Amino acid sequence: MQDTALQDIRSAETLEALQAVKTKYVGKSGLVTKELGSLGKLPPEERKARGAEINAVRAAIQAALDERESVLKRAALDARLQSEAIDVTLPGLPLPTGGLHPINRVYDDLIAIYRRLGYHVVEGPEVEDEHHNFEALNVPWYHPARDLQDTFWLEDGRLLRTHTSPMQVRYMVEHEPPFKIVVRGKVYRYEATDATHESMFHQLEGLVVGERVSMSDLKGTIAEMARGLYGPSARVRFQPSYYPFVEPGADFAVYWDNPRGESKWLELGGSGMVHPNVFKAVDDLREAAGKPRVYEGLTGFAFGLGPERIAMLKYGIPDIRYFYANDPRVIGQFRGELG
Ligand code: FA5
Repeated sequence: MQDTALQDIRSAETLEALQAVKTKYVGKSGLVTKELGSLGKLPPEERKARGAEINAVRAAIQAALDERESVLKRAALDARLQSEAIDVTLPGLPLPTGGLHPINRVYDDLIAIYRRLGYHVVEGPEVEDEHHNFEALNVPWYHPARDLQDTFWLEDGRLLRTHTSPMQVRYMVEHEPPFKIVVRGKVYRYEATDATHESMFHQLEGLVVGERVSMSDLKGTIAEMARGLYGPSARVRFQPSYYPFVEPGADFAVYWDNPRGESKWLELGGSGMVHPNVFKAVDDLREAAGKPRVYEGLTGFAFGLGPERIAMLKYGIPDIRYFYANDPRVIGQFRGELG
């Protein structure tokens, strides 16, 4: 009986089957239990030996049952874990994905255009000194742009740059011409905000210096940028304008041909030929740093524009303040796609 029982136990493939084997041998009316119950019918001198024998069989069967049970339980658990690990039909967990901010997308577009034209891309400090932000750019102390209302001043006398133009000066002090650069970065102005004016916004500055760089190079460059942004039929418009650091100076606009209607001239930024006073201020700084004067007598053009204006039209965002208000209803629309 012990042999058949052990055989039955070994061939039980499930916990249910094992339970049936257990009932068959050691259950209340199992075969081994019955044998024990029939001990009383034996003559007393045989009982002890027979009892010991049956108990040994019972113990062997019980041990085999226990062992088989733990094997089957472990196997059942493994099977469950494994099936969970490879269940490819379960829905995936959503992963939070970021996206590029609309301003960075516009920057990427613009910078791709200027890289094609051979420009280097540089950045500069947002905390500036008066000399780089104003003085060296030919903005005298009495110029309205120096007004307290336009500038965030720091307690140590420095300021938050009001435009990216101070990088013109920093770059020229460090590098010799000829070169073509664009500067990207944040700028700050202490002014009342409205739908098209923020106190923190961005600029893309361009500066090209060399021999015989001309106003028509500037116009051709802005036109090339417009075509890169809006296609081969894009049009640009220049209007005379005053910036202390250029002469002559011009504001430029790009005709924005909107497929959804309401096409219009988009006032993008200011530009002009680098003022001789800027070259002089740069050479003064170079000389003070023990570097040769190399700028006086050269020509160059510069421009500065606000990518927010482009992004507002491109993405149909009616108020510039939405870009920086951390409202997920606005910025969340740019989640997930990186182009
Ligand atoms: C300047 O800042 C000059 N540094 C640009 C320049 C560079 C002229 C080189 C000549 C040579 P302006 O203040 O106009 O110019 O600003 C340039 C552009 O920045 C504007 O055309 C506009 O697109 C954007 N801009 C100006 N103020 C704000 C503002 N508060 N909020 C958002 N965009 C602004």
